[in-house]
Amino acid sequence: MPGTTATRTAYRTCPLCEATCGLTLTIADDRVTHARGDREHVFSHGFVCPKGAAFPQLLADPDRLRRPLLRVDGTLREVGWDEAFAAVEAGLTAARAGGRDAVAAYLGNPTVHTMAGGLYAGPLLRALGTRNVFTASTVDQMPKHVSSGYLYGDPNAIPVPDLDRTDLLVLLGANPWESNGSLCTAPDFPGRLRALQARGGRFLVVDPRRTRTAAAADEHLPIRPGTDALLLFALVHTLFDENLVRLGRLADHVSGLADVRELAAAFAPERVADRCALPAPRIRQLARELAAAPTAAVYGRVGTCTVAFGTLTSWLVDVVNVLTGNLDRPGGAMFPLAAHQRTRAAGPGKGFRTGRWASRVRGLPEVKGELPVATLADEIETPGAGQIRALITVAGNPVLSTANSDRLDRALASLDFMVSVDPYLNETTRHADVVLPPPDPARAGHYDFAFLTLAVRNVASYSPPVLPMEPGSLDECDILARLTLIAAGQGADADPAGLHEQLLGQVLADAAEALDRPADELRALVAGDRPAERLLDARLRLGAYGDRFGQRPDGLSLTRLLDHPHGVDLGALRPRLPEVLRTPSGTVELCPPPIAADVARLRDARDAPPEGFVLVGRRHLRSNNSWMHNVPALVKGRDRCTLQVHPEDAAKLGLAAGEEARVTSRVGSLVVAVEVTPDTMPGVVSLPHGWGHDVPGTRQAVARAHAGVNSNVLTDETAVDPLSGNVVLNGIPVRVQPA
Ligand SMILES: Nc1nc2c(c(=O)[nH]1)N[C@H]1C(S)=C(S)[C@@H](COP(=O)(O)OP(=O)(O)OC[C@H]3O[C@@H](n4cnc5c(=O)[nH]c(N)nc54)[C@H](O)[C@@H]3O)O[C@H]1N2
Ligand SMILES: Nc1nc2c(c(=O)[nH]1)N[C@H]1C(S)=C(S)[C@@H](COP(=O)(O)OP(=O)(O)OC[C@H]3O[C@@H](n4cnc5c(=O)[nH]c(N)nc54)[C@H](O)[C@@H]3O)O[C@H]1N2
Ligand code: SF4
Ligand SMILES: [Mo]
Repeated sequence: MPGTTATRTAYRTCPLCEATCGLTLTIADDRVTHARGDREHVFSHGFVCPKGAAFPQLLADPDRLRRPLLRVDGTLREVGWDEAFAAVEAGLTAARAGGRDAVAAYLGNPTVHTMAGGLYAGPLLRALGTRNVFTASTVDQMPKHVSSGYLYGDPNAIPVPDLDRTDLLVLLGANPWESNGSLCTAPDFPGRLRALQARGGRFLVVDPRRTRTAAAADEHLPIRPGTDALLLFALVHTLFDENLVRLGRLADHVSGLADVRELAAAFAPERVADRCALPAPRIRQLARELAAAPTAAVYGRVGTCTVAFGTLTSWLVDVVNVLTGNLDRPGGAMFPLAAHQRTRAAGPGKGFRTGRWASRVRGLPEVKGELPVATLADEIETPGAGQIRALITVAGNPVLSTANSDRLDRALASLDFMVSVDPYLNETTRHADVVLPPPDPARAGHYDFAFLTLAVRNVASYSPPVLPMEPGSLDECDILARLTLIAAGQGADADPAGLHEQLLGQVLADAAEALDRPADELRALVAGDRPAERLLDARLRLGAYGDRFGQRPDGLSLTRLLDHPHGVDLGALRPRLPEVLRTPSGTVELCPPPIAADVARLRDARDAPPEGFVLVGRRHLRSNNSWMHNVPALVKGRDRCTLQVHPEDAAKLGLAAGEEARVTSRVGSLVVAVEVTPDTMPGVVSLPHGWGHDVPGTRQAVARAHAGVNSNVLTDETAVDPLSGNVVLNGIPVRVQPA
């Protein structure tokens, strides 16, 4: 019929946060017109949040870059891909005259939300061969990796709370009502916590702010920022002191128990209570509740990692779970097993260590092959051999996400060359000489390599692209492959197909060895229309539930996932000890010497006089770090970038709601509107991150109109957790006064 448009439905995993919800998309005329929760999705059952619902607006954003940009005579102009890559080759080659370390890379958060990041970021870093690798991990979860590395021998073996079966959950520094969960993939996290309550269980929230999660909880324990390690040590102390330690089946798999007991001696609840601002009897009672619950899990997130004792806190979360017998048992904290992962034979492993090299200027240790982003500006600004002169950013906005961002902003402006793989010209990429924009997510396939390894159920799903590529655009896998080939010295014209095949060859070589079949025979069986799909198929078929290239016909493969657009449920989490362990002893090494050595610092903090006002962050459901403030549906309504101040403090400081306050820290100062609320503790003020969109040279009109202020102007790049190099973003000493 004339005038009618062809409408169809497609299913796609939402890539916008860690919850991996299934979306049902309506597509008309090759445009996504509507998004809602996919009711048949095996994991999310129809749940969707405002960001997922805004997916069509995100795709249609007129500010999204569609062609590469190249700086010519100081101005960014649209150019073709070949010209852009030729400029990248010239820029990187010139910088490399100063050695491999002169080229640095920064990988931002969405790198773990794309298949391109999951498959091609590693090869890019290897080809660069630089020690100057930085990622958003060191403003986020690096302490958890370090803790897991020492405890289990594998920094990526992160136990998640078994939300759907636990009887008692204690959340510290996490606000899933806004964040939808992190290092714990659980679509409709709030619904799962309500279900926990409905089946007679309880959840408690430890947070300096009465968040929406805290308000929904059975109890909110307001804690002084940065003191969770003291609280957790007091729980450990009480478990030993009151003879409540019950390892259960873990007894055969844990070493170092006596050493932990000894360390905990200094942290009786009565010794830490004042510092934490929590009553000692309540701390003792909490230990008893954790010990008595049929099953329980302690879970810590951003508020426990981005603090001065991030690694100690992350470690103590798991120590409590071990001492109550809750690690690796249903209802406790468990290790997921994703479809692309492989199980291994149990036995001793190589273990984990950090500091294989150190940063040049501050001597901060390498962790997981990277250096703390808190020292990126030092490495750019400090002359000498190894100075960074060129930077590649992929999916990152460190000018808004990293501590002392004004300094980093100036440092980026001083680089000889910068290239950014990013769909936006924002606060960071405005410094680039070349911007390489990936196509919008509707035109890329999706499989969550990162988040399915952190999911509260074992599930798998693959979404093929729902729209064809636009003419003149380049798939992000090809963008990263071409950068890799340039870094490998093969030039801007090298065909990415060669790299795609090489990477597939590596997976097939593993498969050939594991299955004792010729790689060529396996290669002939690989399915998929795109390089990323072929890599995924090979990984799935070799993975824990795989069809082993036909040997297990009902096993998983890409074809099987394509046949199940709402995902495949692989069941509740199952115990994985000791198979998951890779420590030299083959046990959970409960008291790792590097962690034990940091306890003296915590003892000092226990007795330190309280600071004045401290600043903490917060998240809002409609934000996504810095980068979705250009979507109109997500910024409408009242200003969210406010300084939250407790009424008593507001009275003391002479601040009133709606007026402006000046906030000053060691490194910077800003002026922001005040919001007076009893939801933040006295002595604690809160400001969200990811705002401050009013700098010149960006192309994000909606964000500019809702600019807000950049909270990381106040955070201090010299304050890091020494074991992980993670920067301190919560508990920043500040002065607050009327503006
Ligand atoms: N809507 C939305 N969702 C997101 C994001 C987003 O920006 N917006 N970002 C995504 C990303 S990258 C991540 S890593 C996750 C983070 O996920 P979460 O960790 O759940 O998110 P936050 O809201 O930052 O929660 C941290 C909480 O810690 C509290 N806190 C601060 N200092 C302390 C402290 O010293 N001790 C304790 N116990 N609590 C403290 C803060 O008040 C805050 O409520 O969210 C992801 N999801
Ligand atoms: N004060 C304070 N600071 C914080 C935090 C805090 O709680 N408080 N949280 C920290 C945390 S947990 C994190 S993870 C970091 C995040 O830090 P970053 O990762 O540096 O910052 P984002 O704001 O997530 O920026 C993501 C970038 O990726 C781009 N992008 C979006 N989609 C794609 C894509 O498909 N491909 C590519 N190539 N690019 C894409 C966006 O345009 C944007 O430029 O911020 C940290 N900073
Ligand atoms: S919760 Fe996360 S994954 Fe789910 S719809 Fe919202 S942004 Fe997307
Ligand atoms: Mo994050």
